[in-house]
Amino acid sequence: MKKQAERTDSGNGMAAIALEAKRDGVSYDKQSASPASIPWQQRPADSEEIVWRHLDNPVIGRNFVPGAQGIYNSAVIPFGDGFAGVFRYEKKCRYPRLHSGFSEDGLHWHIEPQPIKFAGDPEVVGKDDYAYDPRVTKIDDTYYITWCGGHEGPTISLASTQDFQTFTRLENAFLPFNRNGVLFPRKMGGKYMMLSRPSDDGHTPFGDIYLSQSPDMCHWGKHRLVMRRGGDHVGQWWQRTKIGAGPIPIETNDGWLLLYHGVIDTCNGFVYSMGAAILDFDEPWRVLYRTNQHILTPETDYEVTGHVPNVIFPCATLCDRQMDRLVIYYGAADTSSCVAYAHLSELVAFTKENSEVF
Ligand code: BMA
Repeated sequence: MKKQAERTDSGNGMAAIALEAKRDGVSYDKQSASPASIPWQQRPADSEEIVWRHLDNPVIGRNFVPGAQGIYNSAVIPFGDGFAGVFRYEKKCRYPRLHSGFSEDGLHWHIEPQPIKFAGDPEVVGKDDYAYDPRVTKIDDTYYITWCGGHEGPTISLASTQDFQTFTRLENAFLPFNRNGVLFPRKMGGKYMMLSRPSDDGHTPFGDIYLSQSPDMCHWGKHRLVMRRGGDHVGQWWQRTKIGAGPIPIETNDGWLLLYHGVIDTCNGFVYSMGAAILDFDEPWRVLYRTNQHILTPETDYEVTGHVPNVIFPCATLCDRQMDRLVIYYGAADTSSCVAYAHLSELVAFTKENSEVF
């Protein structure tokens, strides 16, 4: 608490309250400013859930446009007068690529029919390889995209854009095999910070979350373990097989709120649920709180049925701090894109009150 008071008093713009601002009467995050209102639906009257689903899910369904088999596990961010996105897009070949998209309201999307073409060092851009599970964040004036890309095996690819029209590939962050590369939305101590999940070349029956630092978005080091999979010894199974960071971490007065996926291996395959953790504000490899239960698990038809049944895979959020509203974008069953809602303050309180750090 002392550290928190110091931060708030310092007036250095770090405290959540200082992130709030108003433009044209609409609240927005300074770090990802957009004048557009974020999507919102109230929690249903008969629900006591901390996270509740958009009633018209999926917002991007199966066969969204002719020839598209699935658009899912995708990232969105405020941009211009509305929102931009980078989408995992699979045609009938089922080979995943990244497509950009735009929306005025965060729910109705125009997705470019052609994949993003990256400029950059030919050694990095290389051959036209697979690309999936993107995340997007804005640091200073630049949007950074991370994703799992093929580079003689899956690892964390990186690109930047200013306008979502032209995209420049940067060096891959890590060696194969790695997945779920998630940048923090600002530098800390002069360093970029990225979460990732060292993996294997297949469907990875293990996985813990690590944090790496970089002075230049090219050289990554100071690797620290953040969270391990497991939970058997503290009476939980939902995250026992593997875990992976989800959306870009969110600054709160209690630390960085991290939504993540936790997986259990059942006799019928993996089940992907969503949990939450709060990481130390200054040393984000330290876990302060971690939900001792999932906060969203596959239940609806579009989550339990699809190309891969029983998958909830969160990749992005939009936040209106003034209204205390959080929108969570998640992929459902490796087939469609969905939205869920929470009150940020409730989610933080719930994570603190239902926590088991191990
Ligand atoms: C993971 C990734 C995700 C996918 C999930 C469930 O390993 O490949 O893209 O959503 O499996 O199939």
